[in-house]
Amino acid sequence: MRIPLYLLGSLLPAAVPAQILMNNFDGNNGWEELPIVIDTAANNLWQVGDPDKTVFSDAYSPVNVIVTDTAAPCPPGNQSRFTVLLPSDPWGWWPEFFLHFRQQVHTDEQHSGGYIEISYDTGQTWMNVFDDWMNPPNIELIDEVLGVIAPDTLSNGQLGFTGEGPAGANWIWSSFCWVQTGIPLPDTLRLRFTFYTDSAATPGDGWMLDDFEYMVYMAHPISEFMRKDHYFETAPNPVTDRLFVSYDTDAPTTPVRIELRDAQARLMRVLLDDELHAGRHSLMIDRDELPAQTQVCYLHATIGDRSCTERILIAP
Ligand SMILES: [Ca+2]
Ligand SMILES: [Ca+2]
Repeated sequence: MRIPLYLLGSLLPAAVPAQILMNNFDGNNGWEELPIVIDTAANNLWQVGDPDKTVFSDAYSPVNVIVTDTAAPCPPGNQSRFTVLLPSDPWGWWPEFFLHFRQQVHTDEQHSGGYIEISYDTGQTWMNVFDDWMNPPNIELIDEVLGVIAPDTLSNGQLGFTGEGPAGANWIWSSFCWVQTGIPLPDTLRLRFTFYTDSAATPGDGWMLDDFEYMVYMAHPISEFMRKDHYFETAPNPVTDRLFVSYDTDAPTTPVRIELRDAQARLMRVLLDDELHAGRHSLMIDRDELPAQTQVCYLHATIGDRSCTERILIAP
């Protein structure tokens, strides 16, 4: 059973789980829903539903996605948009925040494709995320067949996603990770997804996305996320102000128990004892919660059938 966040908060007053917002378009996010707003222009192709197209037939998480029309091919001369609203209030002390999702692209090379822009001023002005000089994100695109891929330039000059994979279209793990730099940011960052076809574009299935997840974190996570031997990480070590702990789970539900132990390995506190859904999870522990009289303690984690112990040094 998963413990509701408010209950977890009352049991473990200072071990703060990372905030996560999700949107898998299936109504069973398990977390607060990440707001996604589809533009209301008459020719807007974006729909949420079960894809039933030539190449796009299945969602990443069944059964729904957001897609440029669930059934019809994408016509030339189109521009369709939706916007993802990223609230800034969950960030707190976390040094980094990131959005990741899965996408498939089936478009006419350069003549059509998708690109993403960010707005730091509630939608007055927009910048392509690949050209973001305000707060350049760390971007990783990992094609499930090709591995790491790079963006491509569309015929309108925007850097984005175009063409198709060797099997027609592949799921691409796509991550955008921003570092908190201290520059003032609005309450909500906006990420605008634009699907574009020029007048010469051959119709394709277009652009399909699923499983948006927005969370705070301690480091650019994605390369580590793909490495299963890094399923449990702690940083910084030695601890000065706060210790960040993150780990991943693969199964639909995985029992997770994380214990704080003293220098003699005696149990001090249970930080987490829960069943968690698949994904990346995090905890933050204040320096004050770690033992005051010692400079060494241990975090012992049991995650499904894996377990590990991390030696934590506490800065004097
Ligand atoms: Ca389908
Ligand atoms: Ca889905």
